[in-house]
Amino acid sequence: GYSAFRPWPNTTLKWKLNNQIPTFGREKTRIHLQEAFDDWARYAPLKFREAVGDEQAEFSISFNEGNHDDGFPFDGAGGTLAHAFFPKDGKVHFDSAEEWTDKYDGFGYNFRLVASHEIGHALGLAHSYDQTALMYPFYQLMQPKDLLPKDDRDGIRALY
Ligand code: TQI
Ligand code: CA
Ligand code: ZN
Ligand code: ZN
Repeated sequence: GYSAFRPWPNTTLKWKLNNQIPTFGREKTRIHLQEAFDDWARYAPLKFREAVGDEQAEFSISFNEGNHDDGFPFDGAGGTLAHAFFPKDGKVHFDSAEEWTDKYDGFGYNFRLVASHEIGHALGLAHSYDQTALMYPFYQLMQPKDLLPKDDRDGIRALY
């Protein structure tokens, strides 16, 4: 839809994965990241793809540990899981000390869900007071088939 101000003006946005963690290999990480971007792309005029070669990417994604030179050090297992910055920064960082998982069984933190939440921030969404929302600021397991909740759909449509 029409919006006077798209936080990211371009329709096609690229992402780049800078590193990976041994417990959660590169290929799986890439697949889950693309899924997390597509969670949003389904409900707004946005397309996401992985940057190829040394192509410029709007979103720079990495796993980091402890102090990593952006003023927001990670804190080991628990506490902060990940962070992202509002447009047009594009950095999305995951705490490599967390127990990341791609299962939905309640053990560890589901990478796809946390990535979708962080991408929401990187696209310009703040937290929601709606307890069913992905942008609600408390970790809760949801099934990928239920993504995105209505509040988040409304949010992304309002921005783009
Ligand atoms: N990281 C916070 C978050 O992403 C960092 C943060 C706080 C933030 N306020 C912000 C980022 C405002 C952008 C704008 O919310 S976190 C969750 C949830 C975190 C928390 O590690 O606490 C998720 C990361 F929602 F479960 F609490 C991902 Cl999904
Ligand atoms: Ca942590
Ligand atoms: Zn960081
Ligand atoms: Zn958040």
